[in-house]
Amino acid sequence: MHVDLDYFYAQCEELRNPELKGKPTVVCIYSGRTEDSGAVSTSNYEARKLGIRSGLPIVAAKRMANSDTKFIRADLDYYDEVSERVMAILRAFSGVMEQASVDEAYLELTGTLDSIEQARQRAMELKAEILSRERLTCSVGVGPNKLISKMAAGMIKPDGLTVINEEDVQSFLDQLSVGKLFGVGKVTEGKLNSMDVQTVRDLRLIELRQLQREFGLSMGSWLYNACRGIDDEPVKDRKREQYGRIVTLKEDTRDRTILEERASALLTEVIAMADRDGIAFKTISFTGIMEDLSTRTKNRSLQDFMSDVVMSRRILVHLIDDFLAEHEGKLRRIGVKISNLAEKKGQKSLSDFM
Ligand code: DCP
Ligand code: CA
Ligand code: CA
Repeated sequence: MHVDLDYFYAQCEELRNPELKGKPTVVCIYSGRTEDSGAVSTSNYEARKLGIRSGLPIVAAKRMANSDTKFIRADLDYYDEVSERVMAILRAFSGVMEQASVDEAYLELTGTLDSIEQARQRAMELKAEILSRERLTCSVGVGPNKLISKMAAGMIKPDGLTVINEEDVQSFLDQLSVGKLFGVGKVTEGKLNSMDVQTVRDLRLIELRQLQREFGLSMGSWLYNACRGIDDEPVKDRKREQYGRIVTLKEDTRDRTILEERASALLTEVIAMADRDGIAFKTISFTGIMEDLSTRTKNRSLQDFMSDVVMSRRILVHLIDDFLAEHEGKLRRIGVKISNLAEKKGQKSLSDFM
């Protein structure tokens, strides 16, 4: 299963400012050289109807905009916060999960279902859960491998769900133009077009040897397999290196009680996440993002692995005290992280001794 959040940065903005809903909204990354220099990061579907899309210069977007259109400066820390929460839902949903970018992930379902219809059911449950818990919509694809699930997720958007059965893979692919094959970039597409290959079906008619001559051994055989829907890439459940949460404070502050309270709540959540995975840790970090957006971190590492909330809180309180003693100014966001992880049960892995 592939899950991709819809118009992600713009949907995050709608989330905290519901007035934006229904109006064209454009999230911008300003380069800072002149007032409007920079590019569109993403836009909601109302703005896309006006032709405003990712990558467009802001100046051009402003020319296409109507009087309802809102332009917003990208707030990457905030989108990361939202992303982390969604990824935690996805992680809990499937034992094997590979985050592919800030707003998308692959989930392995092989061996957990009896039929593809059950996969559709599970996908609907997942969409409902993300909607009720985070009020976000996503588009989901289900297929026999990563390549097909990724492409399926792109078929119906926003709020889509596309399931491709093994027997339908070839007819699904054949009708697409080669540029739609995930992994074929502009250069490869141009070269294929010049070889008279327009659709995936056309590509399937080219022999492996010719593809390898034109594109090299590995890209050649990748193309040969991809147009047949063959992809053996496993969903890589990358080992986590840390568990963390960041939140924006209601108002900028350096009030010790407020900071301790919010940070302790974060710590409890983070330890609970690690606990569910059977993970203990050695290091606790406290991060403050200051009024001027500079970031400062304090950490402490223990001799032994632990997972105890009370003891961890005591350490966290010390970290906050040290932080306030060392840094002036108010904090705007705070984060708590645990790292230096190890599995609690079973044998220690070799890396623990190195
Ligand atoms: N992004 C960006 N610049 C780009 C492309 C994307 O800054 N050229 C950022 C903003 C997007 C986020 O990455 O919200 C995710 O990218 P997607 O390609 O998944 O696009 P969206 O989620 O915005 O839209 P869609 O609904 O098409 O998935
Ligand atoms: Ca997306
Ligand atoms: Ca994406």
